[in-house]
Amino acid sequence: MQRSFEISDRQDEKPATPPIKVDGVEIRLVRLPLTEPFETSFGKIDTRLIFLVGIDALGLRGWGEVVASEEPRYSYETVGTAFHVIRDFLAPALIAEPVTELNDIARRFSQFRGHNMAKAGVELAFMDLLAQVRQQSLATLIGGERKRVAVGVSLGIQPTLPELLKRVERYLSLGYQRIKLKIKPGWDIDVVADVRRLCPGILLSVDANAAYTLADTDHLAKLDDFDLLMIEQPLHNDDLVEHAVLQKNLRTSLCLDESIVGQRQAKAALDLGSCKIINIKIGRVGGYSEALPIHDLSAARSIPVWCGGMLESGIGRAHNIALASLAGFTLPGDISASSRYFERDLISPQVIVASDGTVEVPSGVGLGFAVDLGFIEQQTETRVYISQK
Ligand code: OSB
Ligand code: MG
Repeated sequence: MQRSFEISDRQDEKPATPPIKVDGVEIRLVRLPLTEPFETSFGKIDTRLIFLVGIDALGLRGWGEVVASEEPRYSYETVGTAFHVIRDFLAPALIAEPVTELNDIARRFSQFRGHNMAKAGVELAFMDLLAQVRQQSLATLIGGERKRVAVGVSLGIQPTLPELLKRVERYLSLGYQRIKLKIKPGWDIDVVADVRRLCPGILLSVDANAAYTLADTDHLAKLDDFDLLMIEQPLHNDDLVEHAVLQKNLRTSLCLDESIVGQRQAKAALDLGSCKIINIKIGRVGGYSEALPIHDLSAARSIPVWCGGMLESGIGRAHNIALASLAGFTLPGDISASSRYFERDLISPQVIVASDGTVEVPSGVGLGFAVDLGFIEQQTETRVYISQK
């Protein structure tokens, strides 16, 4: 499916929006403590440095979030690189002339290689702004259809198995529709076997964050016994070819996360048979301008997609909820309640998960949540404003 994403697309009843002149871009680093540490195969964190992007135009403020971490472990981007790239390249390109549509931004940004999370943060803020200009919800703006989205939880590597089982039970009792276990060599087959034994009927998946190699094929094939929904990103973060080889040797569906950094990689992965499911993270792919075509391509090929998470604050979370409202998002996303990670979120109300394991897609204008400016200000470590010279 070809989507130009003209400002007037998907919206027959409203007139096209005139070009938007951006007055300035704010970037802000906000520290939020996590309610408990989060551990993956590449490390452990206990606070999240949230990277917010604000775009000011027409007397409105659009909000986006850059999902980069402080250290280049999940990907090469960091809070520091994104700060540099937005301040010195992306914000000036955005401000240079009025923006006609989402793809106008994508075209301007395409002159700069990589730095997808930085690009996405700006695109997100623009789309929130555009939704406000048009008096629509973000979900409506992008063509979302669902009123509620199904959610699962991602459980980090725990110090002990009983600690993990306690969390599995807790999140199941809260209604979460799917449990994803982070795995790594030494914390994999036995752990999965125990969780499956205790919870025979649940949707269960694992995420290796690139911790294995093809030499582990026989080891990974043991996971075929546990009726997993998927194995997420077992091999190298930029690989497509070896995942295709591995997929041929497994019954369980592979899902790619790290490897899918844009629509080109999504198409290549599907052509090669590298995976049967795709995790879409708006940040990893460089924004809505890439996430929407990946969704469309996957739908056209009957490949299920789901919305991944990066321990976002409510601002990034609100964008994820809007994205997951698209029809092709047929599997539960890593979109948990605000309280799964934070005592207090940056938005009001907080994101809540209902007892049926769904989150409401807000119908209010823009994000559909109020941004808690007072709390943001209180937690801000760094703030920079880029405006017309
Ligand atoms: O691989 O999906 C991942 C968090 C940080 C970096 C990578 C990943 C994750 C998660 C958590 O799995 C998802 C979430 O709840 O936000
Ligand atoms: Mg993952």
